[in-house]
Amino acid sequence: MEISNKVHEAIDGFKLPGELKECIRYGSGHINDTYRLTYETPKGTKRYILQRMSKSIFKKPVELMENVSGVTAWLRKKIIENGGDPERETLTLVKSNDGLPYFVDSTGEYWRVYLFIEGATCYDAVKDDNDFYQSAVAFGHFQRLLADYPAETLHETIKDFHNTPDRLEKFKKAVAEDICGRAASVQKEIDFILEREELTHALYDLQLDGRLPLRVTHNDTKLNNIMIDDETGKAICVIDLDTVMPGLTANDFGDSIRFGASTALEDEQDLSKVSCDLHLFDVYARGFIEGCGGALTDLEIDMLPMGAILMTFENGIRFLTDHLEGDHYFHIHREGHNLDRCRTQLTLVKDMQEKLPQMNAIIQKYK
Ligand code: ADP
Ligand code: GN1
Ligand code: MG
Repeated sequence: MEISNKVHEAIDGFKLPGELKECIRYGSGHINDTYRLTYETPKGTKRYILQRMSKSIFKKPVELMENVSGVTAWLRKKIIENGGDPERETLTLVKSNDGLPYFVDSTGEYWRVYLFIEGATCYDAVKDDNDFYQSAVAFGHFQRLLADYPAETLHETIKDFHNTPDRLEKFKKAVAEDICGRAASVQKEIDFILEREELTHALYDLQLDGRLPLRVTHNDTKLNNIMIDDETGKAICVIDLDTVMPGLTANDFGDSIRFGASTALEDEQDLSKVSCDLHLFDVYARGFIEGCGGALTDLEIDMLPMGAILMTFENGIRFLTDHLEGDHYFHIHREGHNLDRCRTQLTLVKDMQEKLPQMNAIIQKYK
């Protein structure tokens, strides 16, 4: 078992019982460095998730961890009241040797440990309708459980996270600066985005003038941020709570659609395989509206399809921005990875724009 000194130092920062048997890189998240730790203890095997939080993305890790501690404590209480199992139905933080929910290593990097949720899986693609439906109910329900959370105590972990017009401005700056000399090779994608500048305002302006309410939302609702029980097929736990902040319901709905209702993976290179599956859209819409439990306004429901288009467009803009800036934000695993991701998103945007009337009709069924 080869473990770097940094990872060793972090592991030693948490007094985990038993003997460390394995430490492996884990999961397919784009942001944090995630490891799975396996310990042998007198009571049997015990596993944990160890994560180094991205320092460049999360500038205020202590505030971030205040959010995560607050939200998980809140969910834990509600789960217990409902007779559920809090160690499987929400994330459980393990305290460091200093009694804190994180550990700071000698180079100033922040680490945290969660109990590993056993007997459940995070999927990168929908394997059957029921899983997707269950994830929709769970993400909707998550929002409902946090509906009365004191939003004023939440820190904004990433400023302007879903401010789509601001994402476009940052993109334009990246095109103008072109620090890697890549802009000329992606002119088609740049044009596609600039032609749709107006779209970036579709939800943001409704929020600004108070017609769409801010709620406590997850803001990163892709399928691999939810754990599905291996036996029951139920979505048991919403994970990746780094971006829980006040936001728009349509964005939470939309991010799930862009990732889960796509007929291909986010980084598929054969674009002929990429489209938005309206049947999966229907399945998710039914589950999400049900999971939100009648809390949504008419306009919020009407705007759900626009959320799908916008979150896809925003991710396309972000992936291309990162490609132009030299891939410093999202983890990449091959050259041009962010460009591949951008292309799937823009293909989906075009397809979704054509399918908007059908998406609207589906949503109206569940109003
Ligand atoms: P990122 O921000 O990089 O996406 P995540 O918090 O989503 O990081 O974690 C990355 C992956 O690690 C998840 O997609 C999931 O597969 C796995 N994971 C995270 N937390 C747990 C947990 N408590 N139990 C089991 N697996 C987990
Ligand atoms: C990142 O952390 P992860 O991999 O679950 C990103 C999301 C993007 C997503 C694209 C904090 O999500 O905003 O939509 O990649 N998270 C952050 O797959 O930027
Ligand atoms: Mg994640």
